[in-house]
Amino acid sequence: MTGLQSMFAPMGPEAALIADLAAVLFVGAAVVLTIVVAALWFAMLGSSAARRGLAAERAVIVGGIVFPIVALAALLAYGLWVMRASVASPAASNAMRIEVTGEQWWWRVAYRDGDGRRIESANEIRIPVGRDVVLTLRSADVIHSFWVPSLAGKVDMIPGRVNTLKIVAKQPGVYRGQCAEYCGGAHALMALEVVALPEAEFASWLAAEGAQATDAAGETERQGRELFLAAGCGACHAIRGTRADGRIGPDLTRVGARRQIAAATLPATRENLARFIVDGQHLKPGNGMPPFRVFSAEELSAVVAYLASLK
Ligand code: HEC
Ligand SMILES: [Cu+2]
Repeated sequence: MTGLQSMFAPMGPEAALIADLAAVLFVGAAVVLTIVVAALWFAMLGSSAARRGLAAERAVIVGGIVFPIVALAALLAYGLWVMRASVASPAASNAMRIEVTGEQWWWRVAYRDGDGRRIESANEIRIPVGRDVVLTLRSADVIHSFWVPSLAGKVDMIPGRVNTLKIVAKQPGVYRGQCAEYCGGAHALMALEVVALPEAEFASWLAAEGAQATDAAGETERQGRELFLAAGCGACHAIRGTRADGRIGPDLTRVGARRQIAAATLPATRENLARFIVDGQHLKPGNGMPPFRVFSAEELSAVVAYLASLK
């Protein structure tokens, strides 16, 4: 059931613990409700012996004090154990670390390569299957919440704090997530995808991701690159290997290899790239990028051809 954004379809051990917790709580609550309704029924309509039994001191002590204390204490202990299991322990040193920062309204993602060099990307988190991954979660502005229900519970991203979350994907696949804390206008359009790849495939992907941007292949792409730089896109976007080094918006060095754009709300087709540049405020109202209507149709398709070639 990969691709399904549901805590009922757990695809990793952390999410499985939470699904079990939900099942235990649901069944437990159903049992307690049944007992209470039965007691109520006997209290109103039962024989006088049953009613006397229910009103006895012992019934009140057992049913009203002992049972709730035991049941709630057991649930608390179980809940704390589930929470602890999902918290990243600092000892897990072979875990891979990925930094994720919530921004209004997208996700900045940064990997470290073998030499500790930072590799930036956005809105798509690639991880190796079966490996512990520790996400360090930050916010650049307001409170966001990182939630990929098939992999783990949600963890808030709080300004000035660093939270961590451990995830493991059992199988290759795409796991969708969504910001789970209202963070302003485009909150509902702040999604992300976790793409779990087999270890070898992940390693070669990361090596490619860390390289400089691919050179503009043809005349159209070259023209697109010049237009991109001349229009001032580089004030907000970085494309490594060019003079575009903006930090306000997503890094575009590999934007052509992404599955989606605009925080997993639009498939990364050429058509959507063009629409987002011209009319992004219509597609994602309030987002941090102003509309660019300075390009002729031909120029726009050159810019898009250049972006699409960045793989
Ligand atoms: C004022 C800063 C700013 C400028 C200038 C700017 N952008 Fe953006 N851009 C952003 C922000 C912020 C986002 C993230 C929007 C979101 O998803 O919420 C973005 C998103 C994008 C995306 C989608 C990236 C992704 O992975 O989701 C593309 C493509 C893009 N911009 C291209 C351009 C182009 C081309 C130009 C120049 C014509 C440009 N941008 C100029 C701020 C800017
Ligand atoms: Cu949000």
